[in-house]
Amino acid sequence: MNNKIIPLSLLLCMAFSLKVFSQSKVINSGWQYSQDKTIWQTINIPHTWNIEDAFDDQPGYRRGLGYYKKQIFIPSEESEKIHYLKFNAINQEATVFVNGKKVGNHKGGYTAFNFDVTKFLKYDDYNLIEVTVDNSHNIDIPPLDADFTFYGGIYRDVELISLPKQHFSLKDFASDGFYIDYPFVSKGAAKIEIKALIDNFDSNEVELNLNLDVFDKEGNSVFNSESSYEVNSISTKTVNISEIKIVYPNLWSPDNPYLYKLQLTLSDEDGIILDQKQSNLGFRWATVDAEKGFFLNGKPIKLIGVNRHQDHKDYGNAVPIELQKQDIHLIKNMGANVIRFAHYPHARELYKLCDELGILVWTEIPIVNKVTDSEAFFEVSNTMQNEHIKQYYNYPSVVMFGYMNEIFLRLAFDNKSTEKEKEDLKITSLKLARELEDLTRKLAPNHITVMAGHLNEVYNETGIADLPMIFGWNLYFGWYDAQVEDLGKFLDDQHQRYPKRSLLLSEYGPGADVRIFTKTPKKFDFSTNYQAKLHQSYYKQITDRPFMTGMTAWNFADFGSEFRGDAIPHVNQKGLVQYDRTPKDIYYWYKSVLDDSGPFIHIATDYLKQLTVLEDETFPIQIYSNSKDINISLNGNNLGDFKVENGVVSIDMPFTNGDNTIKVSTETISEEKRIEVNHIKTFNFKTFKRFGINLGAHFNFYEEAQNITFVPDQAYKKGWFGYKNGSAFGMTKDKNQGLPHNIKNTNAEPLFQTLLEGCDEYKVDVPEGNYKVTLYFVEPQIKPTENIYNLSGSTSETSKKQRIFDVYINDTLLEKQLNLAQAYPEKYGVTLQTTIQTKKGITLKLNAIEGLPVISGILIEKLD
Ligand code: GCB
Repeated sequence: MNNKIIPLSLLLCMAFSLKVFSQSKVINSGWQYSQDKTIWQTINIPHTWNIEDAFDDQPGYRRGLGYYKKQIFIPSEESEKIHYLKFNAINQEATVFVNGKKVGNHKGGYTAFNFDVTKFLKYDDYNLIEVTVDNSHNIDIPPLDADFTFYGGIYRDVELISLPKQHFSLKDFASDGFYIDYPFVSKGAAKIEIKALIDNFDSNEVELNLNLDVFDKEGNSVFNSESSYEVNSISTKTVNISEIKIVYPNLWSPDNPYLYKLQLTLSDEDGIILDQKQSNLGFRWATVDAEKGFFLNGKPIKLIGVNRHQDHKDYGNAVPIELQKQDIHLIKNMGANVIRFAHYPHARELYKLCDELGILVWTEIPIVNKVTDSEAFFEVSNTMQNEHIKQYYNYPSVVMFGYMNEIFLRLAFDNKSTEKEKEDLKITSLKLARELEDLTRKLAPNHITVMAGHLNEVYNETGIADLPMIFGWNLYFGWYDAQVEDLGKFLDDQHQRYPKRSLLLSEYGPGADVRIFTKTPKKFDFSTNYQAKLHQSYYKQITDRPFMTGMTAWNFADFGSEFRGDAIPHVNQKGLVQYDRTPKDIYYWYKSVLDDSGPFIHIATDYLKQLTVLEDETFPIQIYSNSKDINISLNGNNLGDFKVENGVVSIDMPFTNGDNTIKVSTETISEEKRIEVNHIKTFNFKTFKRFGINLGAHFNFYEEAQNITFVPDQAYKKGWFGYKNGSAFGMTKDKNQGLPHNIKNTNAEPLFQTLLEGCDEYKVDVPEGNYKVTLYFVEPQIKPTENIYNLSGSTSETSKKQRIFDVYINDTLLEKQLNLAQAYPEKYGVTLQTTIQTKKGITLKLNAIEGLPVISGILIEKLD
């Protein structure tokens, strides 16, 4: 062993100047894909067959078989080598054939696997690779059920790896064949241990040299060693190297993501390099304390960050890696120090980036909502956790390994099973949890084990919450449950009852649509204002509690969940950024409290499009900054100095009609935003031409297609507008039960989704003139099986639910016997349009013939 200083670049040069050893070729281009083996199309990987049908009007998406094939030429020079096909992820079951022969099968959609295909290959010839992929529901493969779309396909890289007969093993659950442990790290010194698996495919015993090099960030060698080993014929040798000591290591942390590099070089007796591996090394140690929270390198650190799903608008899960990497940069720029890669392992490149950027990682396998009591399910789960830990072991950013999410969710909502069946399922879940916890601790002794549960006592009663080293609560107070303020009370109670348990808030957050904004944010209104309110309050409640290790918001980005009908159908909208990764305002709020790398201001007005302010009112605006104080002016008028608390200043902005400029300054920087406002004081239609009302709603809705904001509804006020009677449908309820979802032929769901029900008179006191009037309707309770086009069953339900009403405008009949359930086969967004001439005002009458009339919106346009 010696400590000669050889720069990394020089060593790499030396390595490459020798004969080429192992080689990995990415073979993503030019595959053939078919769903039935008759019509083939040429595609590239990453690929999924569910990009469109997971977002269309039809319920469900294709879960079934997909066939892939590709020819690869292998030259005769390669005939002495060992060849592996490596699939970095296929969702969810794959059977691989080479030249017509079955090579193997793999279950599980989020981890890598490989097959030694050497004996199946022909040299100096084309070889046919075929992969049959299946994403149908399979009770033996987790996840069985979850709130995200299980896109089918080969969606991560495929590699052909060709190696000399001696190499670092690829047979240990498709890992890299070596594992780095950090048995001891301190400021003064750190020790690492390497376990490497070396395969010898030769029928002779061989003598091999293993060189180990550690380089610092600048590429200087800080440690090297050389050892030789005899490796028996056709065998795998496990080599342990434990004498690696670094003095005064530069410690890795989110503030200082200092990385060393490890290089392992395998060579034969003549010094010919056979195989070489590299990895990041980051010296850090992480511990948890149930009272004091999370510690990194002996210092307390509140973990604050996000959960991430891997899919992206227009790509499904087949997202180019460079696009995915942008997520990690966005997360870092927000100031987050932790990511929970939910609910499955994501692409390995991203973990490497977390090493480089300094983000701590929670990674987990997708055992979500329920388990199957079968040997096969247990086996697949165990294999998956083996693959997961072994493939993701060497990233210094990974500090937490998990294996289950909300495992009792389905049980809690199950009203079909008997008590006995439920008890049995609890026992099965607990048994699997124990197995996986033990396995994780055994395989990853220097990591922290984690699991997440939902709001239910069952996690305490069964004792499952005491298995992992950190228990994560997924809590939706103020959304699915109770109120925003109840979070802290719940956590205090848990902490008091289970003082030895370390807790993390592993999920929280409301749905938010950037087209919805309001002065009066309410639970389940999908407004960005409610999103701000909830996140700001949660952050305070968590940072006020030292025992909480941290919080990870649900979710970094909006994501695909086919069965959902939120304000955007098939998308879970709890993201801090949109599905295409455009930040919502809340993203910038997090930046204001988390990122102190430089002065920062964000005026949260980007999404207030065509903002309409009525009468003498103002509109509330939030300004985010990491400064202590800011100065605000509007249109050149100084509104004063404001104290920034919890990253935010909320101000009722006295906007004037037309263009407004908000300017915010701190001592060092300033930021300006222009915003166009319709400040409507009376209905004179001089400064505006169109007036839209979102009936039955307390929120504004910006409709992009018409570039107009529909204002909230109100009770009638003389000289103004509003309903004489009736009440809001759906939104008055605590939950959004009853709100119509997935409305066809429109992108203006939030306009249609909220309705005024039982109103027979609505007035808008416009002045004399000619107007175009558009009325918006949807039948909220229609179901595809309850309409006249239903050929399979009775229509009696339809006649019960239907409502029939006549529509009059200023006593002129616009539509007789409007019967939405009868006239439209499904939930259609329907508009009626007319032009009228009025001397004074518009009065809309909905005269009920059967049931209560409904209406969703009114748009009035002044004609010249
Ligand atoms: C949860 C789940 C997550 C869901 C989320 C939600 O608790 O763990 O998978 O997407 O709630 O949005 O309902």
